[in-house]
Amino acid sequence: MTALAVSGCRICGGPVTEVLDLGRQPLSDAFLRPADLAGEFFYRLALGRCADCTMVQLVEEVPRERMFHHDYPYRSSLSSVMRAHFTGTGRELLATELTRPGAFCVELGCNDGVMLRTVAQAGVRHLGFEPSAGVAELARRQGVRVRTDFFEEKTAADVLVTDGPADVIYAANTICHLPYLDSVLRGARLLLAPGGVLVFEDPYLDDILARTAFDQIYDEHFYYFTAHSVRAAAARFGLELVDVRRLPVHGGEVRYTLAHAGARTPSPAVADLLRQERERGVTGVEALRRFAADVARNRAELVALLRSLKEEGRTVAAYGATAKSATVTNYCGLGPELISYVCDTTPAKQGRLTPGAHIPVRPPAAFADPYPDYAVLFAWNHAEEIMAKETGFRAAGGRWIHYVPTVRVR
Ligand code: JHZ
Ligand code: SAH
Ligand code: ZN
Repeated sequence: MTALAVSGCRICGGPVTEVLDLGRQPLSDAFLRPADLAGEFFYRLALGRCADCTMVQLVEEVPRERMFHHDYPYRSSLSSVMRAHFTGTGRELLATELTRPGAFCVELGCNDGVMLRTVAQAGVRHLGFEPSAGVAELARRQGVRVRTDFFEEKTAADVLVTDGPADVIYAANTICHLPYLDSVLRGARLLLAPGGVLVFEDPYLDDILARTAFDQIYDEHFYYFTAHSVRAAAARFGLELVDVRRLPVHGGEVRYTLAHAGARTPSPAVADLLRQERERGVTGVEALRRFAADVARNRAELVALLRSLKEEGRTVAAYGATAKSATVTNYCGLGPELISYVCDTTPAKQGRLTPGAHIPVRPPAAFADPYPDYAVLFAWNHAEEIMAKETGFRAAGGRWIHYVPTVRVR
């Protein structure tokens, strides 16, 4: 199973113009044991834009079984901010879309049950799709009903037979992971009840560009959505964009609501965001070219900073072995000689090496033992939560290194 070069837009078949090449990259969540080093998998990470439907997407596709399997390490519940976000989301769905007796909620990518446990605790019918068996098992322990499988047209059809139509299909940080979005949208259209909604939230292209957040680009993130590109994709499959809401999580996301075409009146927020995107030029190729120039500048500054700290004999570590950081370390060529180790709360990452760059991952307790002089904040999207619990680092004279939106020491 090697990576597949995509020959045209995965949604409409239109011509895809490459705008940013981030080079040879490993799988962002493949944390290695020493024995795994020899067989490490690589692909070419590059971003393209469809000239016809404006969808921004990767130009190579990694086979899904390579990314999402029993050993997939990411656990949604490890951030208290994200736990609160998803508990709030569950409550909101219960209060708005899941009020009828017998209502049915399907989640794609339910991970460890961070959202669905709220729905399960309310006694509402639900089903999580989660192909990564390890995290799926954690969801079951939360009382969540899970099918260890990929959602797509075929598995959606099974659920329609066994459980009937869904009032809500919800997905956070999952729809943008699915290159076969055509099959997913056909499945959603089939499974949704006539008045039902597909609600999904993913990193927003405008926030990525505005923050030079190039580390949002990695194997798992195949699509980089805007209201324009989502509306165009939905329309191809008989669905309509009826609501949008910007979210502060993960560095800036948008929650999109799709319904069967004509079933609901779009909220004014849709026209508003479409207008903002036109005014800001988010959907054009020029914005992506400017972004590519910003990314190259951030790399040069980050590499120069880390090299000079090394020359001065400073100790440098990192915080948060994020999937995003694989792009940073491999694109910038940062290995253990520049970043000695990275601390992370995820049990399945600890004691392993980061993909491609092979930086050792240690538990957070190792951070203070002793504190490094500098720490690169890889989990910049969780900055507030991490700063609040690592106040001792600053107090001991430690300094944080940020690289989003610009490279700076604080
Ligand atoms: P975090 C993953 O991306 C992969 P990542 C995926 N593709 C995606 O889209 C998002 O999640 C949703 C650690 N940590 O959330 C835990 C601490 O050590 O930025 C995580 O390993 N201490 C599905 O990996 C990492 O940092 C802390 O206090 O880029 C954060 O990963 C906190 C809060 C986190 O997602
Ligand atoms: N919703 C959680 C988890 C996001 S991680 C959150 O926002 O934190 C993305 C999840 O999608 C992974 O757990 C992965 O195993 C799962 N996934 C990948 N392909 C999928 C598919 N086709 N259907 C359902 N889940 C899928
Ligand atoms: Zn297209």
